[in-house]
Amino acid sequence: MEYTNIIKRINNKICYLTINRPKFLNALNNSTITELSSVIKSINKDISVRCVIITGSEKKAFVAGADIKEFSSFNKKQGKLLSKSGHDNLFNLIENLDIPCIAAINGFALGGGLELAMASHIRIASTNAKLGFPEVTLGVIPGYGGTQRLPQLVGKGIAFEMITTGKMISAEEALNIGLVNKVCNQEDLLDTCEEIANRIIGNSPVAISKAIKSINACYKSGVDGFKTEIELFGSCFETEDFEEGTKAFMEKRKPNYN
Ligand code: DAK
Repeated sequence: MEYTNIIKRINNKICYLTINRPKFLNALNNSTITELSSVIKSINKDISVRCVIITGSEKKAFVAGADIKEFSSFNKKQGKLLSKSGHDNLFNLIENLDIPCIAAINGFALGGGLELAMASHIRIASTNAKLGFPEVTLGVIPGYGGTQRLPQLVGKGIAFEMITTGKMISAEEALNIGLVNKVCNQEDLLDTCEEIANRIIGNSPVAISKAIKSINACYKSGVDGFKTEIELFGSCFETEDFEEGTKAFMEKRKPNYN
């Protein structure tokens, strides 16, 4: 697939995805969502990629939300259908990737943009970032998982406040409430994400994929996360990665997970 609204680059086992609609502060229109879905599906099959970093092309924006001009004409049926399709084909897809996804929040992360960051496993923000859910100012509610993932990350009370006021918060405030993992200067943002990515890359990809599944099980209704952990833990044994990891420890060397 040809990508018009995203730039994909792979270097040292890290796939960098840059959302590139600078004229619209990288607002997510349908074609960008389709492109992201396609690229994420292909990355999950690419064994040479061990971590994804998603960022925005504009200095001032990660993603300033869903494309308001586009969704302003949707009817009830389209709204529901597109919400379901966005959940299935992009936001849940990222959350359930076999490899970790880091959101490098380089500016505005609003509405659908913040939902994209929240579907990622790790969030790093630059000091200029502004985060929020302005949906209710437009007469809608978050439709790509925001009402579910925000309380999981920051608790119910703060989620109610953020979603009902629609106000933006600073990177520092986002750090204080646990919405982002770390804050750094904009010029250090990719280096900070790469530092985390490189630590991840040194570890067992098999174990990482199982850890992602097990952590996600904690938030799935009708799923016993402890049971999931027991199953996945057991399945780590007899894998090549387990053999290599334990052997490397005994041989006093770093494991080599290719
Ligand atoms: N959509 C479309 N265009 C946008 C945009 C957006 N979300 N955000 C910015 N732009 C465009 C602006 O219209 C402007 O274009 P021109 O007027 O120059 O043609 C250009 O980007 C530059 O923006 P500004 O001139 O406004 O830049 P400022 O620095 O003055 O302000 C700002 C930056 C981020 C504060 C402001 O642009 C702003 O308030 N933007 C809108 C933020 C927002 O409300 N985002 C939407 C949140 S609601 C759905 C599922 C989910 C959703 C919707 C539907 N379905 C399944 C159907 C989710 C909804 C949301 O995300």
